[in-house]
Amino acid sequence: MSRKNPEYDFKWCPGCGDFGVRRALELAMINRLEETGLPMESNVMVAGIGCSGNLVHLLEGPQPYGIHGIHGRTLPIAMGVKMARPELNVVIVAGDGDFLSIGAEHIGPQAARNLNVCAVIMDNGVYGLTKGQSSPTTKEGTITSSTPFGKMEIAADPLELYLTLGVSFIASGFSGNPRRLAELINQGMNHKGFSMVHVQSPCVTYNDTFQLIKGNAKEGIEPMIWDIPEDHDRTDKAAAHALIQKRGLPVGVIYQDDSRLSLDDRVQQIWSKDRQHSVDQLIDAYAI
Ligand SMILES: Cc1ncc(C[n+]2csc(CCOP(=O)(O)OP(=O)(O)O)c2C)c(N)n1
Ligand code: SF4
Ligand SMILES: [Mg+2]
Repeated sequence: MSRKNPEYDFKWCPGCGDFGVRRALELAMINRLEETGLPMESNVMVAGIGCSGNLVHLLEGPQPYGIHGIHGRTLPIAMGVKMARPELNVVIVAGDGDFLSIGAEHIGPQAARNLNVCAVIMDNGVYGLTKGQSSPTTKEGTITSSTPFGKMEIAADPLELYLTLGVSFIASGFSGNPRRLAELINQGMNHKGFSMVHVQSPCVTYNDTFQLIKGNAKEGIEPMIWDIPEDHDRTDKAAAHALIQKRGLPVGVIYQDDSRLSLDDRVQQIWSKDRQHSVDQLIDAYAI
């Protein structure tokens, strides 16, 4: 895809948080095209399966290339694209169910390799597309269609998970503020390595957390959301860990390590040193 498919008729529910993430991605893409002078076709979006993954079909205006693959496998697909065409900017769009449940096993290996892609995760604490089952980020005890007696597992802590697994750029955002989110996505795209932009993007139909996140003075609900202070040292892993422990919803860049080589740079280095082999030599190498 680099043209919008007029026959794809998926629609988000009115008020879905994913509208704000879509706007943020559109803004981030516009910024990127201005910054780099490259065409929209220099970008590829790899989507997970879920309401969130449908974002790849719903972008307004010029379209990047898009791959709507299979459930939980955005990272292997993104790795394939990046290895074949390292010059492309690869962005993943997926949900908490897709990325942190069936897809969770891929995060550690790609963090260790420092795959140079930017993953934007829309976390609504539920499987929205399949009508409201619990996901890894659903709170313990919550009653859903798949947990009629309350969820038995504690909720995953995605930011802590990314930090522990060695992701080299971690940002946290909210779909209710697309401009701020776009800035975080741009920073993630510009980072040379694996970047995670984890977004709270409420599902108004099955788990509406908008009021909890933004707060409501009349109802006496304190906002969960807070801005990461400017003096936070994003290069300090212990400071990043301490910041995540403060709970609530921090907005900003939590951690960034620019000292590591990205996987595509490492592969380029190896290729540049390797001598050319003929087809016969390559086949002979397998002969016992
Ligand atoms: C292999 C496989 N297992 C299960 C499904 C069913 N399925 C489709 S989307 C989904 C979960 C989506 O949740 P999430 O990623 O949080 O996306 P949301 O709809 O909440 O944005 C599941 C279980 C599937 N499509 N493929
Ligand atoms: S079910 Fe939830 S996540 Fe899916 S479109 Fe509706 S509000 Fe959005
Ligand atoms: Mg979800």
